[in-house]
Amino acid sequence: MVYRSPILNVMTAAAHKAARGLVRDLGELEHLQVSKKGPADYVSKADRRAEAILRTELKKARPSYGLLMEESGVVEGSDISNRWVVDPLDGTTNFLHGIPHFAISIALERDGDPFAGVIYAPVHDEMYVAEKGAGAYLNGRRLRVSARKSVDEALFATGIPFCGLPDHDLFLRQLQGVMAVSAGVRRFGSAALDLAYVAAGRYDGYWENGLNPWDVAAGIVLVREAGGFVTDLAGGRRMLSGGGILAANSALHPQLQRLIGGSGESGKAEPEPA
Ligand code: 2AM
Ligand code: CA
Repeated sequence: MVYRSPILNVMTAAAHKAARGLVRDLGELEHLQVSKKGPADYVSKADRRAEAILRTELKKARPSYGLLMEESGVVEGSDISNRWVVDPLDGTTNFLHGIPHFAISIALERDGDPFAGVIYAPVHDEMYVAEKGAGAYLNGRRLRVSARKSVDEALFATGIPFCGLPDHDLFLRQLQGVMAVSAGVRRFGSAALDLAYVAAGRYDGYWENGLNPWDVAAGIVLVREAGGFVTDLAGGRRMLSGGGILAANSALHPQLQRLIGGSGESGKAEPEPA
């Protein structure tokens, strides 16, 4: 039976509602009916509109919860345990270029730990949901991380830093380690969907430097509930506070960590249990 809790219903309903606007805005963008200020300005308005819808819907459903949102930052709530962590448009650069690989990401953080996650890719109509202890699902189908154990058969995803971001040399060293021994490395441009794809067993692993809590909070629940390991790049728990992210099945996690130079199987730490 498909598991859907009241909290996941709130999250998926909000994601569907915000997604309608994003899809309409993408259509406008593709037909170049954008404002004179240019597509980047148009996209940031689309982003803010989606965020406003999510904020309204989530507040309406759970008035006491606080929020952490990419555009509006922290919105305090009276409930000190529960907070929504929201990225209204993850994959902004794809959206700007008319590439239909982007998603809405909503997490519920409970006592500082991601508790429930919803990632919705509207163009593909893929709704990923997960709640702690209840499994991960894609459009109602139970998800499981990949079972591959050998790096030479494994397909990894990552994010490439671009102008204005630090650590270009670090990334090139990491990539050199992975590309030399793996079946391939992909860079699709949405951290939320990269994690969802690990949960779905499409990617065997994923790493990225930096990132913000709203990029990864929902995806962390998905990967854990699909039986995978998620840590920061050093094998610790700082995924929501700038430590980068590394997600994979239990066999590949330490191998990927070693390849990108974060210690892993040759170093001290086994991945912390999900
Ligand atoms: P965004 O589309 O919401 O901006 C791609 O590697 C990932 O990096 C995306 O999830 C993207 O989220 C995120 N990203 C974009 N700009 C960033 C920045 N300045 N710092 C950290 N992450 C960023
Ligand atoms: Ca993002």
